[in-house]
Amino acid sequence: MKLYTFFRSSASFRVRIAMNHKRLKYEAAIVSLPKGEHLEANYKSVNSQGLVPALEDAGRLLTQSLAIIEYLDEVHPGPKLLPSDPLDRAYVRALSQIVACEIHPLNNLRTLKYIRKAYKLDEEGVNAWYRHWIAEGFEMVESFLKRERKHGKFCFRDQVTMADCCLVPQVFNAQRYNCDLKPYPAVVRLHEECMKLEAFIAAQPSKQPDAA
Ligand SMILES: N[C@@H](CCC(=O)N[C@@H](CS)C(=O)NCC(=O)O)C(=O)O
Repeated sequence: MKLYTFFRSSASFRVRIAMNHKRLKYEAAIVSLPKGEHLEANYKSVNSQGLVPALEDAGRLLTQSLAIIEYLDEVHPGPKLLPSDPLDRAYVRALSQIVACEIHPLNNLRTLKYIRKAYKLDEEGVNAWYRHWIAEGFEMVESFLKRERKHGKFCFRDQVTMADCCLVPQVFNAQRYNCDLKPYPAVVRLHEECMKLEAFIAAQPSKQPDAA
């Protein structure tokens, strides 16, 4: 399999964790976001959305990290990233989507570029925007965890799931922007537990071939 990825891309990071956890080998095809390679014709012929990640599996191209993770979980062997019970699956998908749909799009590269230019924001203005959406989103995660009471060592009991694949990269991003994580003790504890595992350690940005 070939994974189109960028070391700092948190959506790519989700898929790298999932593949490592399921012990699936892949070749990394680096797409540099700062160089704008994701918007070049070459890459657009792979993913017309101009976003990373994308995955090539036996000549088929897949996009959107959550769809990729669910596909891998359905067709490839290895530990399951989605629970078998429909209610538990809905819980894991809900947690994953709080990160992927409620936080990430608001803090994505093209969103930050747009607000910087259209509203003439300086670096501090952009950072304040970033931290605001992290705080709102992590508050959602934290209260959801407390209400559902399904987390254990990981987001879903003691089983690594797609929710952990989503949460950990978002915590990395939050740390990069110096967000205050003290109000989210469950998020921090789950992150620390995941980061003891080789699948997560090997998937982190600093371990990628394109890390600066
Ligand atoms: N919902 C997509 C998000 C993909 C995405 O936005 N990737 C970012 C990097 S994390 C990207 O390619 N950004 C380019 C841009 O915003 O111009 C997914 O889950 O795969």
